[in-house]
Amino acid sequence: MHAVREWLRDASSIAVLTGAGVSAESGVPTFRGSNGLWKQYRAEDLATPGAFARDPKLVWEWYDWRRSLIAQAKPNPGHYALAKAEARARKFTLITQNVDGLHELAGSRKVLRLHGSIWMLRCLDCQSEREDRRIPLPEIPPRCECGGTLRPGVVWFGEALPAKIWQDAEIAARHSDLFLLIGTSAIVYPAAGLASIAKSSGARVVEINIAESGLSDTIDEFLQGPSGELLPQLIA
Ligand code: BV8
Ligand code: ZN
Repeated sequence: MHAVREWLRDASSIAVLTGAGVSAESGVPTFRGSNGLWKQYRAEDLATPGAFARDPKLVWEWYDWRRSLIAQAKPNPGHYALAKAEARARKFTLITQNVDGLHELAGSRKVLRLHGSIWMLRCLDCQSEREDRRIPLPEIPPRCECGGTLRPGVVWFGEALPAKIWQDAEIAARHSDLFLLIGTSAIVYPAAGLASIAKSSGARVVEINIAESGLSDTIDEFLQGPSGELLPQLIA
C-alpha cells in the first residue's frame, strides 16, 4: 500500500480502468458477483442487439429497473478519491466500463465511457441521441419523435466501442507509467486489454479488487479490499 502511494505521487501519467466493483459500495449490483445482475438472466439474453431485436420490451424492462437502482445510488468514497486524484495528478485519464455516471457525479472531469451511458437513449431509425433520466420511462420501449424505437445508449456484446473513445483510452494506457485496474473481473474485451497495453508500454499495473480477477497474475501489485475503502487511503 505504501509503495503504491509513492507510485501515485511520483507518476507522470496515470491511467485508470474501473468496472462495476467501484459502484458496488454505492448499492449498484455488479454483473458477475454473487448477487450479480445477470444471475437471473444471461448476458447474451439481454445485452446484445439480437436480444433487443427479439424482445425490446424485456431488454428495456431490465434497463428501466437498473436505471431506477442507479438513480438512488450516490457516489462512494472511491469515486470521490478518483476525482481528487485527477485534480492532483499531472496527467490522469479515467476510463470506465460502467454506464452509471457515478464518476461524473463525484466530480471526475475527464471520463472515457467505453460502454456508453445508461442515461442516453438512441433512435434506431433517425439515430438521434438524447439524455433521458425519467424513471420509470413513460413507455416501454420508449419511442422517438420520429416514430422510431429508442434503444439504451450503451455498447452491447458484439458491438464496436465508440471509436474515438477507444482510441483515446488506448493512447492513455500506452502513455501511462502507472495503470490502476479497479473493481473489474477483467473478462470483457477490448476493455480488459488496456492493462496489458499499459504493461507492455512499461507502466506499473496495480489492481484493487476484493477478489482475484482474470488479470491478477499479470499485474505488479494487488491490493485486496473494497475500492471505497482502499482508494481514500491511497489518495489521502
Ligand atoms: C466487441 C453493456 C467487436 C452496458 C457491456 C463471443 C461472442 C461475442 C463477443 C465475444 C465473444 N468472445 C469475446 C467477445 C468479445 C466480447 C467479450 O469480451 N465477451 C466476454 C464476456 C468474453 N466483447 C464485446 O462484444 C465488445 N465488443 O468486441 O466488438 C467488434 C469490433 C468491431 C466491429 C464490430 C464488433 C463489447 C463489450 C461491451 C459489452 N457491454 N455492458 C451495460 O448493460 O452495462 S459489458 C458489461 O461487463 C458491463 O459494461 C461491465 O462494465 C462489463 C465488465 O464487467 P465488470 O465491470 O468487470 O463487472 P463484473 O461484475 O464482471 O465484476 C465486478 C468486479 O468487481 C469483480 O472482479 C469483483 O470482485 C469486484 N468487486 C465487487 N465489489 C467490489 C469489487 N472491487 C472493489 N471493491 C468492491 N467493493
Ligand atoms: Zn428517431
